[in-house]
Amino acid sequence: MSHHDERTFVMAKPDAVQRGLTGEIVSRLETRGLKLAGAKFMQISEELAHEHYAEHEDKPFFDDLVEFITSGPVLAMVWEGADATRQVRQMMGATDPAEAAPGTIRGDFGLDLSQNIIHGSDHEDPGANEREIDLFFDDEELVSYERADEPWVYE
Ligand code: RTP
Ligand code: MG
Repeated sequence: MSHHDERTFVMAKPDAVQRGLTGEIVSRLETRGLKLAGAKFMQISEELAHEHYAEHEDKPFFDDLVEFITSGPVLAMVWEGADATRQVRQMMGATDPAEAAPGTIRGDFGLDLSQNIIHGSDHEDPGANEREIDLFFDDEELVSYERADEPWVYE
């Protein structure tokens, strides 16, 4: 990991798994030049859902959010790269797919505010990426390696 690289937490939500879009999501991030550092196909428990979305505990949509995110398996991932958290958020697009630009993951595949395909750590919430990575992954589940195309073209 070079000095300006960071890791961020990303998740293909249950709707992405159900609709066969996990490969598409991995492919987009990989092709963009981000590097996969960890991945886990898993079912989120109610307890983990509450911890992960704790910031939304008091919101009216919280119960629906927990129900949706625990409704089926997800692909939890850690991606690494320069400014990775912000890069992923840009590739995701706006929270509401109706507002998300074409070419973004939510803009191309999202159905509605709940079934919006992908989660990425909030780049405006300092430390959110590391907090979420720690919540979902043990240190030994994350790996460091060089891709054949490093150093990146944009460096
Ligand atoms: P996420 O955390 O899932 O990556 O989404 P986000 O940062 O773009 O949006 P956030 O504000 O963190 O909201 C988390 C999820 O809650 C649902 N939501 N529903 N009914 C509503 O007004 C509402 N607002 C948010 C969305 O599914 C959003 O992804
Ligand atoms: Mg969020």
